[in-house]
Amino acid sequence: MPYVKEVFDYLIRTSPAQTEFYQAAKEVLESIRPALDKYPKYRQHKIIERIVEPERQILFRVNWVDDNGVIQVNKGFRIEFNSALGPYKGGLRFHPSVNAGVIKFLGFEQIFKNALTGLQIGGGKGGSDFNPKGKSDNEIMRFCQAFMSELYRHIGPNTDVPAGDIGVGGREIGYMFGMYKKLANRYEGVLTGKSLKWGGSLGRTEATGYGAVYFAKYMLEDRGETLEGKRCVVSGSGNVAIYTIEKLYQLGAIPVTCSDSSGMIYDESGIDLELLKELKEQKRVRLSEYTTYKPMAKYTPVEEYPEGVNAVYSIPCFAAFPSATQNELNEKDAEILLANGCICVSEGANMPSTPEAVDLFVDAKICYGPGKAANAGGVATSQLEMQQNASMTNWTFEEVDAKLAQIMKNIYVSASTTAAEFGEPTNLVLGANIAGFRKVADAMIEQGLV
Ligand code: NDP
Ligand code: 2IT
Repeated sequence: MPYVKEVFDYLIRTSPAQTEFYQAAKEVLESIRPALDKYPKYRQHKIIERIVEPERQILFRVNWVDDNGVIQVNKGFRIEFNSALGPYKGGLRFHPSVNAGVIKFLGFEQIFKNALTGLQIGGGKGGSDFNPKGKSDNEIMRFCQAFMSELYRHIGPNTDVPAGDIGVGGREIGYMFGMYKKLANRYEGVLTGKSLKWGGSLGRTEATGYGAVYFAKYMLEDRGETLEGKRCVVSGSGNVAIYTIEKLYQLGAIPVTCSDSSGMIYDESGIDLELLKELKEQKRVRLSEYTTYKPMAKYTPVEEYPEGVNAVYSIPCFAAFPSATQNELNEKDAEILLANGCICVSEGANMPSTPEAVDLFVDAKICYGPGKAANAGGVATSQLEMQQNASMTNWTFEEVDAKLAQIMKNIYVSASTTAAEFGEPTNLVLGANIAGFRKVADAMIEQGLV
């Protein structure tokens, strides 16, 4: 379709070197074609041209002093992508691979993800190329304060509400909240993922991982399947991976792997969740330490992965939960998963599967939950935190968890009924993209050309 191609070519020409953003945009633009054909109003209002362009991009310098007294300079980003459905909402990522293209891809995905939750939140994302690995607690604090000393003027509880992502968890949110409060002189719900002691919501820490497993459960239920007694593989060993593993156990499944950027653990009898939490949440050490306590488990460093594959996906499984980072699961990994009988992939991470891998999953008609649907439980629960902050109340864990499960069910139903409406009932990529797009596009039209 020339129209979609024209917009895509325009993007490449005007936003050079943003590979991950092109990848995210291409998937969405291609899969919403049937909706563009069905509803001419979207073309008349130039929704496509407008939606791929962030409303505002904030790029800033972050200087701070390390423990040796040396000045360090990093890049800071906050991309306020789309506010048709509510205040900009999305995480902050601290990782050396962060650049404008990575933040734009994440912000773009966030628009549709947030729309799918059915809650009033727009799409945004931010972060820095700061590398938290090996930094002291004081260095983390100084960096977070320096980062917030610029960001604070752009955000607010009704404007833009950041949260965590890779490299940003409860500790970093605490330091950033403290600096915001000092500079703005306001104690308000400007960040989510806060500590339970001062404004956080029960269940937010667990939400993304739990949500990705709920999503898998609902996909499988429709096919008369359950996770009970099934072997599952999980990648990553951060927030999303840990609580994916926890919920898998609660549903009677057996998660046998986890990983980090240095290697992977295969524990045939099931990952020791308490040990994993202790290593990653308390001691903050590398995953390779796992075998010190569990010598029967197998650690494979990335250098020993077979050429061109992520060894996590070579372990035979019923369901896979990619929960580390973008493009961690390629075509070859997808072929191996399918050949080994995997029938469910639920993405806790953002865009973990390459486009070729996605095509294989969709063509094979397995239960494939794309990230913007399957990992939306995190941001949805962030919005539940905003609701509690705004009404100065606190809900119980059970209340939050029940709302999360219902939201994940609604997202599944919305994506699958939309997929069916457009004639491809098992294609949740198409279903999620069109369902999210329609909500945002209609709001943009109704709010006029702003
Ligand atoms: P964490 O920082 O807690 O953990 C990230 C994990 O992924 C670590 O095990 C890390 O290993 C691994 N990882 C990161 N980058 C790479 C890489 N380039 N190659 C291999 N492994 C890597 O982050 P989260 O668990 O919060 O986030 C994981 C994914 O989930 C991301 O895609 C994020 O965008 C997404 N997500 C997170 C949400 C949240 O609420 N936190 C919500 C929705 C999606 P190492 O320590 O070696 O870097
Ligand atoms: O990718 C994501 O959805 C997140 N990192 C969570 C965002 C949020 O605002 O909770």
